[in-house]
This record gives sequence, C-alpha cells and structure tokens, in this order.
Amino acid sequence: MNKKEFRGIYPALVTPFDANGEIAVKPLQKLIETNIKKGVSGFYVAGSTGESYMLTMAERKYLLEAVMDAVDGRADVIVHAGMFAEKQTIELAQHAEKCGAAAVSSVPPFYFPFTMEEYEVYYKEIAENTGIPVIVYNIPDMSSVHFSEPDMSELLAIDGIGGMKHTSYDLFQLERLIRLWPEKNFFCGHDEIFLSALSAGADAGIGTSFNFMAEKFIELRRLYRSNRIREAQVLQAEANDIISVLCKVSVFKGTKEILKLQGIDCGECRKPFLPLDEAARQLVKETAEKYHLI
Ligand code: MN9
Repeated sequence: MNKKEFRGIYPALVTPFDANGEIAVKPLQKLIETNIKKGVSGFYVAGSTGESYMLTMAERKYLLEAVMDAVDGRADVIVHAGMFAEKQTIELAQHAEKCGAAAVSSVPPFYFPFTMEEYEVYYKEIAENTGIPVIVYNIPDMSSVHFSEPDMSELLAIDGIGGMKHTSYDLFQLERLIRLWPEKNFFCGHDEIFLSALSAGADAGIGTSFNFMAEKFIELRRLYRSNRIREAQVLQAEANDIISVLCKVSVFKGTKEILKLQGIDCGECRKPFLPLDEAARQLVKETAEKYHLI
C-alpha cells in the first residue's frame, strides 16, 4: 500500500455553483489557485463541505476532474467517494485513482444501522478495489455512526486503510488511536480544535474554514511546531471567533458568503439548503471585516 504521509492544511473545498445551480469551474479554479499560493498541502473534494450527497455520480466525477486539472500536480487531492450504495463508492474510488488522486475517503454507510462486521467489509472492499490509501471519515454527529476506540482500531487495522479524518470533538479517542497506529495518517476534521488535535499528535487538518483562511492555520501549525504555543493559541482563538459566527449562521453557507466577499463567487448551497437571510449576511460581513478577511 502507498504509505504516503499527509501533513499540513487541506481545505475541504466548497463546490461552487452558478446561478442555475450547476457546478461552476471558474470560481473553483480561482479558489484552488488562491489556496495553492497560500501554501496548502492539498484539497479534500466532495466532502460534507462540498455538498457531496447533493451531487449526482456524474457531477462527482466532473468535479474531481475539474479539481485535478486546476491543481495540476501541485498539491495532494483527497476525494470523498462515500455513496449510499457500496457499488457506487467503489466506482467513485476507482475513478479517483484513475484521475491521480492521492487518497480516497468515505463516511461510513449510514441511515440503516449496520453491524461492525458490515462496516469492516465496506472499508475492506474499497481498499481491495483501489491502489490508493483509504481514509475513514469519522463524523458521528452527522452520520450517526459512533465508532468506539476499539471499533475504529479494527477499521485502521484493515490493509489499505491509510488513516482517518476525525470530525469529532473526542480528543481522547484521537490521541489513543494515534498512539496505537503511529504509521497511519490522522486528519483533524474540526477546525476549531486544530491546535488541540496537534497536541494530541495529529499533523494535518481538513476543514471548511480553510477555504477562506488557510493562512491562519498554516501559521498556527508553524508556531506549534516551533514551540510557540501561546502565539498559536491566539491564532486559534481568533479563528474560533469567526467559526462561532459560521456555526451560528450555518457553516457552509457562511463560508460561501465570505468567499464571495473575497471575490470568489461560489454561489449558494444546493437545496434543500436555502440562502442566508439578510441579517445573517450582514453578520458574516461584519465578522469578515472585523477579522480582516476582506
Ligand atoms: O471538513 C468540517 N466538518 C464538516 C470538516 O463539514 C462537518 C469542519 O471544517 C467543520 O465545518 C468546522 C465547523 O464545525 O469545524
């Protein structure tokens, strides 16, 4: 298995839509270009932030191809291939490998309560059918799939599983798993606890807010690695002032609003999401101004 190590900051790309609700490639290219200039390590495509479950199979493939084109080998591309049917997940994972993605990832199958054995077979079969590392996407609040530490350990033990994206506030579990699996890749999936995740042993993050403030997190990680913890805390606190507002108005919609203010119009989130109301837009704008994001 490819033992590639992933380190640093990976924006969980928003999926830009045009006025008709179709995937818009121009803002996507601009978003990628801006972030590569800032020094991100790579991108996470079609995750929660990318509204993956609101995209068709054809759109998922089209989106990745557009991303690969824009990135042009300058950064890692990790693709979320999770789908409702395993057959479709594998199809997307194989497409990702063919396109040159560095890794593929998946939320566990949800809606139906599956057994641990069923989750294991799911991840094993993705790994067996692709030659790139598979990253388990642990997101209990959204998937309603709660893996215990031993459960997660069983998944990490599968050949071909390259690590996990931990979108959970359970730092104890994260620290234990990193200790048990030092050769695997662990991504912090909640931007607001990035510094805490670094101190739990993680060295990479995949996040929504990295779309518009990757530079803050790149600097935070640099400060942490130079033992300048107090300064890193100041940056995390500043980022969290912004993230708190986003959580209040809706993280993905708020992120697209800030990107628009930064000159990268990614449109609205797809229905059933509805546009932000005027008061929310105003709050996002004031916050973006206050923290010099625009
Ligand atoms: O990709 C994101 N998680 C989700 C990671 O979208 C569920 C995070 O960046 C969060 O949006 C962020 C706010 O909770 O940490």
